[in-house]
Amino acid sequence: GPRPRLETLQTPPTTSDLRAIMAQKTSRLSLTCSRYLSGLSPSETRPARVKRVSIEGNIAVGKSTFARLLQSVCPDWEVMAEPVSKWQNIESGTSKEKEAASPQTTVSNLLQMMYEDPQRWSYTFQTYSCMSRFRTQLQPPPARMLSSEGTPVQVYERSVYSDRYIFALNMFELGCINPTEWAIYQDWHSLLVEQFGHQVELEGIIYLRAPPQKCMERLKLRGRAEEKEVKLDYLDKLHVQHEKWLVEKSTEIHFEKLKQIPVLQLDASEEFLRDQEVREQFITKVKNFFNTL
Ligand code: UDP
Ligand code: DCM
Ligand code: MG
Repeated sequence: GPRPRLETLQTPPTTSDLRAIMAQKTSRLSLTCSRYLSGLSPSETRPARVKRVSIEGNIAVGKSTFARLLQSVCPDWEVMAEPVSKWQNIESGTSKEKEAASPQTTVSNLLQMMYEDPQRWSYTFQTYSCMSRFRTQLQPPPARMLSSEGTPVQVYERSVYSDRYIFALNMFELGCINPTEWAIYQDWHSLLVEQFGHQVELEGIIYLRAPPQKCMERLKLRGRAEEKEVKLDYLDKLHVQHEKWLVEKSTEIHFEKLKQIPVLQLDASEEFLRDQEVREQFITKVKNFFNTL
């Protein structure tokens, strides 16, 4: 028969109307709950049907731009930007002191310190950037993703893996992180990844790939003050690290799941910000990729 709805009843509801309405609401609620519960991963901390993907690529290749594009395409995708502004504004004091809103809170720019004196500050920078990234990757997906009908995907700008296998490794190879610091970094990084397990695993990687020269152009275009002394040679080195990790697969990786992770490569030297055709091609590739994960 017709389904009664409280909002559309003309006369006061009868007991049987109310029973039917309650039954509908209950079954909808239990559907939502079972959808949530059936999706929980073995560690029961994260719903397995939410996929997680990171966007990797050289400095200024266009990750943030691409992330904003993805966010605008599909409400089932949630994009987490890289917390660069946190690295540019390190506040002094514990969180309790901050709550008291002390007006003398000093702020330092760790990104600037790292570029000005890499020998002194690289280890500190890599510690902090990776810590803030763990914090981001550990956040549970928002409730709306759990009840979505499609394929919910959390997209991160970079990951705890590029922190280690691109940046920290590169700084070690350049001698800006010394062997003792490198040993300590790797020790705590492995500990955290192993302890957090499923919570920090990714199902896929999108690699935005472009010649370092193109990244240099975009870096100048963006004009982030801290990066004005960045040289092409440095971008070359980071490019090679990305290639070794994601294309040649010659970087030594310490986590089994990461070794087999699917990688979608996109030619980011194309103008995807302004060229609609390129943009649509990219989106189609991303959708297909997400469907295979
Ligand atoms: N950019 C561009 N065309 C593109 C992609 C990016 O001109 O197709 C520009 C963008 O507007 C910005 C600069 O490149 O000024 C760096 O982009 P973004 O900050 O997204 O790079 P990220 O460092 O996050 O990879
Ligand atoms: N960065 C770094 N080490 C990391 C992560 C980032 O040195 N582990 C630096 C590179 C860039 C900035 O932080 O200067 C991140 O910006 P982008 O999004 O432009 O790559
Ligand atoms: Mg960015």
